[in-house]
Amino acid sequence: MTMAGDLLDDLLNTAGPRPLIVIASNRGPFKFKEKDGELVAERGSGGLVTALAALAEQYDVLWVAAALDKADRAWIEQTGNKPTEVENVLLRMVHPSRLRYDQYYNVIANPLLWFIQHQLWDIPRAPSITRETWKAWTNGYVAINKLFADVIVDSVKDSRRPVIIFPQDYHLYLVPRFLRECLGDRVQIQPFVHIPWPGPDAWRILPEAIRSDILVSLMASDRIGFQTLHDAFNFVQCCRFYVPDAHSHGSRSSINYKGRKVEARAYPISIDVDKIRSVLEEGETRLLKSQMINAIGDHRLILRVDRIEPSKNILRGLEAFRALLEMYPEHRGRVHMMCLLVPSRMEVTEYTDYLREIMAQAGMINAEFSDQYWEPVRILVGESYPRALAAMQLYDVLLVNPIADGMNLVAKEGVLVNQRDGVLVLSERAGVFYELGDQALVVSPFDIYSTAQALHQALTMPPEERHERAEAMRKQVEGADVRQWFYRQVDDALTALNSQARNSSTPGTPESNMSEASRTEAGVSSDSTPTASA
Ligand code: GDG
Repeated sequence: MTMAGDLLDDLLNTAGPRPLIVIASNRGPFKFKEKDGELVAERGSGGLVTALAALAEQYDVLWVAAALDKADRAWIEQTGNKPTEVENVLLRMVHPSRLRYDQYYNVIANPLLWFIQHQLWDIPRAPSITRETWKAWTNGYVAINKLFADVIVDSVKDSRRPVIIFPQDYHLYLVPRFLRECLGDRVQIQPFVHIPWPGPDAWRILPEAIRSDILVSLMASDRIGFQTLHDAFNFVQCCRFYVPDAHSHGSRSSINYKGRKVEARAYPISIDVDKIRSVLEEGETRLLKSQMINAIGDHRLILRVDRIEPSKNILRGLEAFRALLEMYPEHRGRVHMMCLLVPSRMEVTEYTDYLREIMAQAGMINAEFSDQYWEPVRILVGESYPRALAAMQLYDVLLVNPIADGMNLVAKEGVLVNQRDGVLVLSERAGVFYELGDQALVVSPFDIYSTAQALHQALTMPPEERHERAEAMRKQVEGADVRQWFYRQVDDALTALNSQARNSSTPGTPESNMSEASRTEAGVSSDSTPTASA
């Protein structure tokens, strides 16, 4: 870890075409641990970090994230909260009070927005929007989004380079508007939404004022990235439906609002193919794999790997396995279901209750069907990415049946590393369905009966067909690595900066709303025009 100083000046203020990429996300890319009085950085876990780990290889990156624990706060103290280099990335944190953070994260973002976007509500009972919710909105969500924007503005306001800002996910929907108010049109603002964007009806749950704050803020972006075209279209529909002056003029992928045309684009996220292959070669993964081979014996393996999260639909997955054993008794004694479950949000009652129900259901299946030689369900709770990758190499069937999922990286990792021509049983409501649906056995996440039939079809599929499907899915994943996911977004922002510069330097073209001063400031001029390959 080195202090900012000259490096920071170089990176933030260099004039010229090399863009500065700013990523803003609730959780940062590192976890700090104290070791011998020193703070040591470890790469964090989760879909977002997995996906973004590759980008610092090619671009200068400033990452702004919230301080989440004591070690993060110690890091802020140690660095004076200046952007500081950690493993090739400049890191800077926002430091909200505990109360505000709790309101933003545990009242608004996770229960309310996550539940709306995955449509998890038990509508007759929840949610109730109370005075506390409103307070949490204003003092938590709005305030912390503003804090993020302030820190970004402070970091880039003197930059003379093109600046592209990528706020990540549902925690930061209000950042685009705050940024635009402070930085004008000299920066490209391009949020990415990792989770599903449902159609207008789902958003009715939110009070009108909150709903339109979110939509109007997102429309201050230049373009918004979604996992699928379906999500992008739903966003356009929501703006048309709920914001009186927003018009799509018949487009499914853009919306005009207050003189700005905002694109809604699909950038399906993917995985770091090389990195995953290198983890497969590590000693720990190999050891775990050989232990698993022994444990599985000559049984067939149905695998699932998920965070303990109601949207992943783990309970119905178990019910489908139970239905399989009932409907097709020939699989009894011959097949194992292994669930690798990663603890998540364990401080929230809904999540601990959900884990309890999973354990109870697995116990009931084992009580009903096991014999002295065979235990049908095995649940392993804990965090181990090498163990997940070890198991993914060995499955005969991978069950990915979420109620709703932005993408689902497990499906992509599974088809990449599996060595048994395993079959993917896939929910039609996961974003990955649009890429792998042709070769997977597709199910409705609510249809336990059909999921049991699909599991049976997968277990009895002729080897040639399994091989063909597995090969096709593997090629699809290999051909769309996470680097492409990120570079496509950067390229689109650079192309827009380019054409903004061209328009404003061509005589006779309408005045761009980017001033000469701000263009020079952003490093965009006719002789230092950024290009997509910069
Ligand atoms: C959100 C969206 C979207 C598995 N076990 C462990 C572990 N994993 C890895 C998996 C996979 C990642 O964690 C989980 O990614 P998912 O995409 O499946 O799900 P979410 O966490 O819900 O991610 C999702 C994603 O963002 C990216 O945009 O695809 O739709 O919900 O890579 O293999 N990681 C660690 N320990 C484990 O035990 N560290």
